Amino acid sequence: PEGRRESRVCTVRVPINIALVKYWGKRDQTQNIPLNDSLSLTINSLHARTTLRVNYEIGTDSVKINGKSQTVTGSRYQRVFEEVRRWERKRKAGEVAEHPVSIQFEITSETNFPVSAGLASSAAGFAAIAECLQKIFGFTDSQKSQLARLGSGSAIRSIFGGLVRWRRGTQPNYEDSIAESFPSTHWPSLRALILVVDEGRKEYSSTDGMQRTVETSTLLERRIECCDVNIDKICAAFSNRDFSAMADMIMRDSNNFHAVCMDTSPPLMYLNDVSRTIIRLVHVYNEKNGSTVIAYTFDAGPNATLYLEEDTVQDFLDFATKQLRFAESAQTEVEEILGHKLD
Ligand code: 2P0
Repeated sequence: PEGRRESRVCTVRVPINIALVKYWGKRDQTQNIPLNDSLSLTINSLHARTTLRVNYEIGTDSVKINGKSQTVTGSRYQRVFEEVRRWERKRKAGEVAEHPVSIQFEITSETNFPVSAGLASSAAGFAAIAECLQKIFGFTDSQKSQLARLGSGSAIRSIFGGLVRWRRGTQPNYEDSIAESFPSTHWPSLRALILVVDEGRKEYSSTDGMQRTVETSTLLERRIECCDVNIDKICAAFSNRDFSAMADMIMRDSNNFHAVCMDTSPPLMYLNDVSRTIIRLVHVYNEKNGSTVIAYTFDAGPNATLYLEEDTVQDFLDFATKQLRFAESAQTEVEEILGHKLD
């Protein structure tokens, strides 16, 4: 029919990010505006490969992740789709003799890591969706960030490679709650070792968990006061290639974050016995070395991300296997951090 537009298709590959200073707590739950700045490293080799098809007709939106259809009604996907429709309606209202906006979205996404196990799958997924939406609709970078954040707060950090800071922002319209990459973040010998302790779905979602923390934790306020200083310290250590200073701050933030989770009522117990064994193991290994050569960090789940330099990887794995034989139950993957954005 006259005026009908061709479908548009876009495919991108967007990596996950793991926070070094965690985002935990919102001051606006609808827009995903954080209470504190956070800092992350993008891990290029763990990614979501996402295809978005936009049909200019009325129909039901669909989302499939790793072959499994997702509920769209009332979901975060719908929130993102509705925002795009709203923007397009607004844009077209300024154009003469345009048809009303009929847009249908179809998403298929594949990840090369377990979803919903505290491995930042939603970050990669929503950053990928936002990237596709920008390419298809020609949105600005600021709009892309807004869409990624609307899907999942931490997704805003996956838009960039390397060391990325998400500023909480101070403007009432949240325009300045955006992510930025830290300059000169290439550290070729840095490695992330991801120990998958449990691939299962986490007990409480981050969204619900952090809200419960905001409502019940008295420690959270103190944590928020410290985040900016800790981010500055990690960035300075990164610039100076001072691994041990950086590692120390990363572990402190992880422990502080989980202390705040435990201070939530009822407590959010994301770590399990294997996680705690890994924590002990890292400290024993560092002590044995006489300096801090490895750091752990845990998100909202029991899986560990370890940061270390390339020449430490094999020795640590040998040590860990020998000492505690935990490697039998924990899958290990060695991933390189390149500090570059993927296409
Ligand atoms: C982070 N996490 O900074 C922290 C550390 C989990 C622990 O960001 O509600 O899925 O979608 O904004 O982004 C996970 O929170 O939460 C998260 P929403 P999101 O990576």
